[in-house]
Amino acid sequence: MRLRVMKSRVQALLRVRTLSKSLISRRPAFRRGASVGAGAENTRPASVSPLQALGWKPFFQQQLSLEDLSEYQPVKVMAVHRSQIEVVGETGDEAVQVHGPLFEDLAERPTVGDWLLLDRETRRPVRRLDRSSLFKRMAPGAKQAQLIAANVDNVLIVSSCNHDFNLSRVERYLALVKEAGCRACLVLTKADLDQDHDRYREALKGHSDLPVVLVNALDTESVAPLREYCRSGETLALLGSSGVGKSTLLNSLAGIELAATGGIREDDSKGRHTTRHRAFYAIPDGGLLLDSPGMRELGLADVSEGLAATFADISALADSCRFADCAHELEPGCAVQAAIESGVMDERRLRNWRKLEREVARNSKTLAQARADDRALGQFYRSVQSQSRVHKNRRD
Ligand SMILES: Nc1nc2c(ncn2[C@@H]2O[C@H](COP(=O)(O)OP(=O)(O)OP(=O)(O)O)[C@@H](O)[C@H]2O)c(=O)[nH]1
Ligand SMILES: [Mg+2]
Ligand SMILES: [Zn+2]
Repeated sequence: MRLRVMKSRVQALLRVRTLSKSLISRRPAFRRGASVGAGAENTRPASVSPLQALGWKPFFQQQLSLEDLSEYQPVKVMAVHRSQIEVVGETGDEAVQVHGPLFEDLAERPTVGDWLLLDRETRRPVRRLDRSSLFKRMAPGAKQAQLIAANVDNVLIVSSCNHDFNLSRVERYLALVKEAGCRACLVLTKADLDQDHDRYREALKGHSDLPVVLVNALDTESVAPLREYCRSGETLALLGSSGVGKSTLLNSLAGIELAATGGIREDDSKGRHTTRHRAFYAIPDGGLLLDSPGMRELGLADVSEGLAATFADISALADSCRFADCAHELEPGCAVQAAIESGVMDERRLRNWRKLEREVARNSKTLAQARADDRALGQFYRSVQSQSRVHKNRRD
């Protein structure tokens, strides 16, 4: 057994150099096989192992026993397709069939960024490791959650200096990111097309704890301040509407065209949903970058803490209201309304907070109910199975 493990480790080390290159050439057929030049293998510091470069951390290591390590191999999910998922580990990348107990529960099945344990012999996934962070949203038009990504460290909330810019939507993304405990930065693209940058800075003055970077996403130098979010071993997600320039940012940060980009509609600045799949890309400074399709809707559920953190200023003001159950409407001595009247706080922000609170409460209740129904159904199936076993034994 030990010999087999040692042998596979040596093979793994020999294959490390091909890891990033093969990964990139497998991304959805855009410039398949394009030369990656000085790829991640050239810029990864010597002290960083291939797994660490993929975001492997003590948090995941601690979930494995010595026996697990000899039997199973940890791999990261880079892309999820209908019938197979793309994974990468220290022995390079491979495709795994979407099949077996790990994939049965729709709400729990592996998503991009997850770490799985593959059986070293059969190459079948046997376990999903606990996640350090998870993004999910209400599936549009359905009463269930849709997983967006797991184990992300940093997030760029991407918007543009045009019709797309919408503070209430930014606050929606922030609630999601803060719930997951990730570091966030707001990137305003297309700063080269609108010189009135003060307008955006002014609108954002109530968000002093949110770093904001205005960029021309087409320009490598302009995006340089964003490199600190995708250092080797870090996982960065780009989230935002279609057409804001997520794939353009990915290409500029990578220094090579890894993903296709598309134009936007002239009249309302909306994009054309060019990116169709969520997928991770290894970029030359060693970090992993998640490019995703633009989201039309981001219904929030199970993000109460993230929401409270996003609107912490309102809660702080509410502590000074005269009545403990103040609804911040017409009550005398309301500190929130006083802040709005004096221009310290925007009324829009209060309205958005109320709207998101209602939405989170409603959706979280729907999900809790769906989980309870699933549990009841599971118990029912198990009891039917055990009954039929009892009958069978009696007959035998
Ligand atoms: N001038 C200028 N054009 C940009 C900038 N960022 C993106 N674009 C253009 O905007 C269009 C949309 O960019 P994409 O990168 O495809 O947008 P996306 O967010 O990936 O869109 P989806 O894949 O549809 O979600 C392309 O034509 C880009 O060239 C920018 O900062 N300045
Ligand atoms: Mg795109
Ligand atoms: Zn009040």
